[in-house]
Amino acid sequence: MKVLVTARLPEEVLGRITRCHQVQIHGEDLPMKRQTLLESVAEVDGLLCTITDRIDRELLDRAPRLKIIANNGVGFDHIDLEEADVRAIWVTNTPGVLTRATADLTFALILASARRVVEGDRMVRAGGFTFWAPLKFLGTEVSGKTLGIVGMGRIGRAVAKRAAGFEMRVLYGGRSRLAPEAERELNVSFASFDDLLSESDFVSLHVPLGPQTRHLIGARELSKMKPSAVLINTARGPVVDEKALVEALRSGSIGAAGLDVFENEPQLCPGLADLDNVVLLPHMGSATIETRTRMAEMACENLLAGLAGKRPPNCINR
Ligand code: 8YV
Repeated sequence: MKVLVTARLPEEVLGRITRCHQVQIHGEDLPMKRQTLLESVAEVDGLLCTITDRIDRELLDRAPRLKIIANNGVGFDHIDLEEADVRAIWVTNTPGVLTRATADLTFALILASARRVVEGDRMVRAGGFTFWAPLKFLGTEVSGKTLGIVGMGRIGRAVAKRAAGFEMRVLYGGRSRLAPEAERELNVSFASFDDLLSESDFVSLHVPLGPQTRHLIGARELSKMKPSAVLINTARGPVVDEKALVEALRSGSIGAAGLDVFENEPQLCPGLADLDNVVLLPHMGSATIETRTRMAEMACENLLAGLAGKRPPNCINR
């Protein structure tokens, strides 16, 4: 069958697909151009894609033979699931394997933002470390503080486990409440959204992007946070109203932010990069060799199952 793989993946993984199917690979690191993508799907039976490919009705209309869309990632807000359902196309993702890596990076951002790690690095490189003084480069302590986790799914829970090592008090909010045993085991307390915002020293976002979570954090929510609070986003950029965030960081209405994702990725909201109290990363939550390899393997297994007419292991269609 014909397969389109829209990004470079580990050779061993690609080999498993090329052994049994006719594969077109977009072998560059730059994402596929929209027009090229639209033209390349005309005859494909299987598509292995990433977050940079918009899989919408226009694309699906051009891919009449498509049987499976295997996404190389867990979030699938770039795929029109309803349109795929209508056409009986399997859609799959890669849950679980990136939980630890993303939770680790969340903590990297918490620590970097609170302790001004990137600012310090920039100063040393620029030759600015000319003396030590007791009141220079003071950040805010992480240990013992309150962490508010918005969205207690797999990644939110993994972040809570790491917070225990820092002896943090953990509040959480979101659509659903954990069972009492799970709350006890993780040592977390359910809070209303507004209480979480006003009581937390760190607010970390772990919700998927959808109509209910777009701009979940806007001017109103930022104004509820402590002036010293740090906002962390390793979920999806549009969960935060970036313009309102720049304003809050500029005016001191919150203390700092650590962002791995952006509202209009890869573009940055004007003013964001001029601020010292923000750490900016290029959407690298799952970017470890181990995790990215496992994600590619999973996407490949899903793809091969779908092409063989079997329900893929990580199918997200209704
Ligand atoms: C991926 C992510 O790197 O899995 C996700 O949802 O955001 C990242 O871990 C990205 O989606 C690759 O397609």
